[in-house]
Amino acid sequence: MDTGRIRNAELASRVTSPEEAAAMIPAGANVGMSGFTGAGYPKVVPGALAERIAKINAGGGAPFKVNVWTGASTAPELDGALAAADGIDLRLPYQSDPVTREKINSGQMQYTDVHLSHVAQMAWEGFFGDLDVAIVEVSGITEDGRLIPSSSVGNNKTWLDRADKVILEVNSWQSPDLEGMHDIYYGTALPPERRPVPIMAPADRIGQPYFDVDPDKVVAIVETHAPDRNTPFKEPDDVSRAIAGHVLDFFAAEVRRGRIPANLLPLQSGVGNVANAVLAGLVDGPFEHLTAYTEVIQDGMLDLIESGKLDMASATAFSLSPAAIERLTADLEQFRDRILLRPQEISNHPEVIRRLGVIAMNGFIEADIYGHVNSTHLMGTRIQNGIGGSGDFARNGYVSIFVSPAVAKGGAISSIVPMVSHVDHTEHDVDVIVTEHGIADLRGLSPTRRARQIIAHCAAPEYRAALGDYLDRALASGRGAHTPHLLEEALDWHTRYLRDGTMRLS
Ligand code: 0RQ
Repeated sequence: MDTGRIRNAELASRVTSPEEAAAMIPAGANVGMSGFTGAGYPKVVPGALAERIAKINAGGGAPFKVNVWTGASTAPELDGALAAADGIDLRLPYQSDPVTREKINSGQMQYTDVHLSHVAQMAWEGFFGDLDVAIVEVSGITEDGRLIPSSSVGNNKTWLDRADKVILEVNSWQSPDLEGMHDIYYGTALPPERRPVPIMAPADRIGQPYFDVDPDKVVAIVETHAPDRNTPFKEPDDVSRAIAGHVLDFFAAEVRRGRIPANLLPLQSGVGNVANAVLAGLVDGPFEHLTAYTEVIQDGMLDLIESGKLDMASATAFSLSPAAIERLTADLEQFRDRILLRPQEISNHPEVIRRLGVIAMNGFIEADIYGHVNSTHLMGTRIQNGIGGSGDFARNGYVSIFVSPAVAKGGAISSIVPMVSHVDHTEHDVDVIVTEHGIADLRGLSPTRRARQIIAHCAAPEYRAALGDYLDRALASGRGAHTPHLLEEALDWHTRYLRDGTMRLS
């Protein structure tokens, strides 16, 4: 297959098959792969590696496994295939693949869940070990041997710099017009040499559109023509529309009080259907000239750009439905100056997020009456996805908003509980909680006042009395009135669900 995407003659001579490329990866290797929220991941070499692993492991002997480092979640062709072959010893960071999730929760795979902005620096600091191989999807190679990134940037710069060997997948399915949309910053360093990241506005370009790679390290190039994992979004339902409505009212009130400008502050929006519904709400909302400093560009962001409401979005990856991908590629010119993809250590950089005053909006699994948020674990032990970038934005933004339906499993689970079964974001990093029932603005409130707000405005009506009763009895216990708890019953709601299949009392 000659797609004309490899414009450098020397590198063009290294084109090989996925099987030959996979054969270059030794057992036990640390492998850094591209990929972020189902975009820009290698499509064929991981599958060939999984097949090789399955064959070797079927023959008995020492199990063949590798350690997989990525940008964030990938797709069945990468995580799914390698997990199904029991080919991964340790996986990091964020992932959302069902097979991988099962292997982690059954103890067959180790998982290190790291803030997405920390991954590159931790790799440079050597905490994960040496990087043996990088497998990176690109959309092309220039005449002078530089790499044109594809639909995500993630940690690719770091993998290309750190790996001993580089395997490239050149994917001609990716639009050639992506060239020029990326901003790869080469100015990062470790303390004490670290310097300010000079981004003053989401649109600021501080780097170059290409990755540099040492051509001597490129051991194989595989050509592909395969789509990203594009999952359609659900049409917003009543619950997500209600949540979006509360968030928009909150924005309007912030503007009215003169706290933020009429075009708001740069938006960050997490993944998922509720987050997408909030963006959809903004399309019909009163705010103009919005900007985004976020991780992923999902359908709602494209809608906002097309509607003329969003001037500019900076992110590290796309996460689009098939229909939105079509719209993007058909009219990339329209989006070219309005979308910028950066390495995730910059899209999620605490310094920049703090400077810009990002409005952070992320989903939660459960929150407790004092505002601690669990984003990652079901019933305290089973990992769902991972912390992703939620901590980068929640800790550092202007305001940190967490959104979720008030109940799960048809009402058997209350998302507001006396004490969370796992903590990702502490009360100190959670400013606003929103469910379909309302919004609790926790800023400036003491713990017991936060609890009254969360119970009254966010909890599902059927759980409010029990939560209020817990708080009253904890206060009356005389054990301490600042953050009152009845430790012997704080996790009863969870144990009741595990025992009876419901958190309801009767
Ligand atoms: O399980 O599918 O078996 O029914 O948890 O719940 O409602 O589908 O959640 O897709 O909106 O994601 C927090 C996970 C929400 C996501 C989380 C059960 C529920 C269902 C999933 P079933 P939903 P969503 C930038 C930001 C962390 C990373 C992040 C997430 C399943 O937003 O991963 O924010 N966030 N990154 O039934 C037990 C509860 C439950 C519960 C729901 N209280 N107890 N189970 N469920 N609530 C993007 C990146 O960083 C890449």
